[in-house]
Amino acid sequence: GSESGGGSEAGGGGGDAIVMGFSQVGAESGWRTANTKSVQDSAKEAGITLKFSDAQQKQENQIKAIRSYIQQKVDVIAFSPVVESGWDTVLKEAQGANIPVILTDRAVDSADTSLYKTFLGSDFVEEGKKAGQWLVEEYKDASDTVNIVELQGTTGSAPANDRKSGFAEVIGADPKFKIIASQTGDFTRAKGKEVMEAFLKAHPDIDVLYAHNDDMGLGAIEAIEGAGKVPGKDIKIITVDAVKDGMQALADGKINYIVECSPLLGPQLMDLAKKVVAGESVPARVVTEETTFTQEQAKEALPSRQY
Ligand code: GZL
Repeated sequence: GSESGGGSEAGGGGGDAIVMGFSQVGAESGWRTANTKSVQDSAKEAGITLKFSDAQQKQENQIKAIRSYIQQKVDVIAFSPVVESGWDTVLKEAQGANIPVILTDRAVDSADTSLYKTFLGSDFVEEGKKAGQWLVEEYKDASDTVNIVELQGTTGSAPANDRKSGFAEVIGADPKFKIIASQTGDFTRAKGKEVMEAFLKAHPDIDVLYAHNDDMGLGAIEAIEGAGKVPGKDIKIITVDAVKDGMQALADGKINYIVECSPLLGPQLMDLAKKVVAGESVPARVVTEETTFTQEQAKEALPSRQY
């Protein structure tokens, strides 16, 4: 196809197979890799012909990909918007071409919700609240100030905005919790390490790290160990995702708590796509099932983790 970055076609044979154009955020994290696998495997399973593009975390590449899918007259477009804003124009073009759109993983802030048929993904505010609730419980007997640093996800993305606000809402109830630094690590290991190194230089008294995904937490662990401190002990760490590498660090005691965010959206996405193409009604919002893990639970869960 003519779509930008890593365009490829996969999936079901000829006949009247549904053709889906999918614009993926990028390949920034273990979560994203698992999500891509779920979408590609599920399309094959469902007999849906998948046109797939990787936007390397750039909104303009996603917009280009969506435009190319419109030109190719695909049956349905699905995408995970790298950031919340700036989609109305291209979504109106899809609507004008009578091509239904499904949002998966991340949300858009468009006021006009007729621009997409449904949004399938996690409740990121809830994920932030779960992280905050663990911290409140962990420090319920403490009276001293708890100094927190926060590694935010990609600036402007729904998970970064919502995981930040959910967490802040829960810990805001107790003034002993202080977020002394908060900066984006763009959901990557490398950036997470770099920003954590800066945090450690500026703040000798960090008690807790809240990282919006495992990958930034794993990068931060390298920085913490490089500074001669013990992750999970000197600095408690809470992350979100529960991908294999994160769960291993949790089982090893380097992370203290992980809030799961499931990347396995493929099967539900393909079911929704079939209904949408058939003109059947679908729920406006489909929230993913997910849980949380302590260090003990990680040890039990690791052997059967799919990703
Ligand atoms: C969340 C997803 C986020 C993951 C990160 O649904 O959008 O993007 O938490 C990924 O690991 O990069």
